[in-house]
Amino acid sequence: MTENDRLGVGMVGYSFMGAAHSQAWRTVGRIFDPRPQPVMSALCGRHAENTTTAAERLGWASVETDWEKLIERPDVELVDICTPGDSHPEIAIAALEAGKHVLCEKPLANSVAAASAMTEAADRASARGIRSMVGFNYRRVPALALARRMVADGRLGTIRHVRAQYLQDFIVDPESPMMWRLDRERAGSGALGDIGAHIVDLTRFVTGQEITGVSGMTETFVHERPLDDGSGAYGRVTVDDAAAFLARLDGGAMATFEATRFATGRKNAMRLELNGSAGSLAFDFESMNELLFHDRTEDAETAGFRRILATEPEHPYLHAWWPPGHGLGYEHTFTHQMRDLLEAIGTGDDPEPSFADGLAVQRVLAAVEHSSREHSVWTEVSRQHT
Ligand code: SOE
Repeated sequence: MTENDRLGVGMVGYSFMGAAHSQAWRTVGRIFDPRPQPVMSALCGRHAENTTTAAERLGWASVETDWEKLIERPDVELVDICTPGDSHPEIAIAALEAGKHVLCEKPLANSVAAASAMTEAADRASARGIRSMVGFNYRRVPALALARRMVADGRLGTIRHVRAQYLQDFIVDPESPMMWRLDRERAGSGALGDIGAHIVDLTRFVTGQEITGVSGMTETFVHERPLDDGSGAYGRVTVDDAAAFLARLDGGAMATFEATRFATGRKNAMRLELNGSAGSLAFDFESMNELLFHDRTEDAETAGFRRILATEPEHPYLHAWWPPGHGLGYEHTFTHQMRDLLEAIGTGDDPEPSFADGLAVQRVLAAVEHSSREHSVWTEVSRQHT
């Protein structure tokens, strides 16, 4: 393997998402053998001791405590941003301008303005051969990649309905502590941007259609939560706990979306159902290896939803994994994401989802917030909402 077959990676942030990305960087080269192969050069975090411990645990060769220094390093050719949304624009734009490829966690930014600036930087960088991608990892669930293929192949006919939900319950306890995800300054929004962003992106990905207008509402159920510094004091929750909205798609479908962290008993129930003139598909991440398909062209007497087990070598990404039927999990979606990014870098193509895709999602989120503030007024996505 030559030097050109390797790509030095530097990652910023090392909590949940950083750990998931690290696992993927460690694995992707061995399972998929992409060109270039990633080299885990450096991990960056603010606290030297904690970052060093994390780097050893997660498999990074060295440590930086200043992301600007990370970007300057010649052995860092790709910057992977796993920090809260408020720092995405500054790091991503600086990295792209320094000629580094960028993978940025979702949502792309905390506002349309910031996402636009990032997309402009990505477009300028692309002209110089620098690639960027936003981390909507669920596009890489084999069953969902298969769903997209089936829709594109016309197996569903004309799509009439999209029903998308992302249901979690991890803060249903009002005494569950404050965290950055509940702070608007850092996270941009709550359930809407954190998990609603995924189902907006997936709807665009699977149907190939854009969301043109929305009518939405958001709600915060618990306004104050204990700080986790042991002081006994409470902090203010400044984001939504739940969001719901109706939408129109440019291919003529109508859609309903729901994103909540208060769906008691639902852990990571990301669900998508499509109804078309020729058939329907249904997916639930809690059974992520399965895709339900109803084919309306089948004999009416025996037609019905049947379960496709998306674990076969014919299915997206599966050829590289286990023998048929052995199934994949959450972490594999990140491995697939890194594989697609590395392959695009190797072939000199712009990978998807692009920063422009991240911006399109951000516009929908902003329109939902606008509609909610205006008491569910119908809101065109194409108008600029901040
Ligand atoms: C928390 O709600 C979270 O970790 C999201 O931030 C992720 O994007 C989602 O995949 C799982 O839930």
